[in-house]
Amino acid sequence: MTIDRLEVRLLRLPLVRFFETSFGRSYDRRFLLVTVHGEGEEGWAEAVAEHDPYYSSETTDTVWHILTEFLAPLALGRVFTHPRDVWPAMARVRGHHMAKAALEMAAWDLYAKQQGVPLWRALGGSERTIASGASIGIQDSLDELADRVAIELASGYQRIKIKIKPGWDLLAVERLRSGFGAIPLMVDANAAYTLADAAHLSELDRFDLMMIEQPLDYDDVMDHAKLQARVRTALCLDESIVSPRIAALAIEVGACRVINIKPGRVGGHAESIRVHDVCQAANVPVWHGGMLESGIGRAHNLHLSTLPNFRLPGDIAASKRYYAEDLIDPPIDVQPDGTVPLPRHGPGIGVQIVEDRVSRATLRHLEVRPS
Ligand code: OSB
Ligand code: MG
Repeated sequence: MTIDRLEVRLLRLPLVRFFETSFGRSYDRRFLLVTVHGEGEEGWAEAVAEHDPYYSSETTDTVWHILTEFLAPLALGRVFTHPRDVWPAMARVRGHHMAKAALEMAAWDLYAKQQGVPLWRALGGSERTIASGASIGIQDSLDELADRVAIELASGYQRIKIKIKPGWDLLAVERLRSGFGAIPLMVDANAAYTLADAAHLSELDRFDLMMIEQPLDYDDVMDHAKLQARVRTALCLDESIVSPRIAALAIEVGACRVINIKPGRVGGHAESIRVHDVCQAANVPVWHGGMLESGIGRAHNLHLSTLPNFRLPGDIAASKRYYAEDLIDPPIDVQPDGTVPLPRHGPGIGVQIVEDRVSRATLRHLEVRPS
């Protein structure tokens, strides 16, 4: 496989409803799309970095910079026998996992299309539907939160995740337990607490949550281990798990009992598979996280989620929860049983990209060829 040229686009799509986490509220999503061209086929992927460096240090602008100035020259015109060789080819560039992931995942799509196989097969997964959960942001009131949860449960989602932060935690969970009973429920703090909050966080134990996601700092492992020793509820790490090595470390020191995999955060599909395998060997279940992706990123996530240790519902919900009009047609949708089928419009990621919608949402476009 050779990547002859690539395209980078910056897009903006309005969210159907604002999304609020402990680090802020967004009304739209800005993200990059990467297209790699080779031997008459094209591979697509989405860079999940946000406009602001609040979830992660990468932003749409840093991804643009690293991709066009440093990663493209390492990949363009080079012969790859397999997409797993793309990650090591970028090793000289430190960090910038979201930029690397976008290029690497586009290469996987290109490879699968050249081989004429669906992406799940190239990744080593199996053909199955994906259990889906809904991630619900911080709302203006508890009534509003209960209304949102009722809507998502009616759509069939297999678990509800709510965002929490100091001042929006115990009462929110209590409200949902009293209104909805023993539904599969979890919380995600996006690093909003410190170990000094351990006693407060242990009050969540009485609600039988599936897990508490990333309560402590984004780059912490050891305090999570100390916290896990003090709470009965399983901790799940998201932000902290940036590599297979950190995943192994987190498991070894008891920092979590569940891991959220986002390929953008760990550097692409090959690294995600390694994190998945580390967890599987340690009997730690994983689930697929979400970054409010368009259908292009969402399709990648679904294919990756067919690996066997993705044993818990993922944050891969229907397109219409996020965007009035997705970039793909048909959009991703959830079935009444709360599962999402794999897109199967041809090989690779299996989606039909609506070029006109892509161009209408595009703010900036660049084509990069070998120099
Ligand atoms: O922490 O999982 C997170 C969205 C943006 C940034 C971080 C996170 C999220 C979500 C949304 O929880 C999940 C989704 O795509 O539905
Ligand atoms: Mg999270």
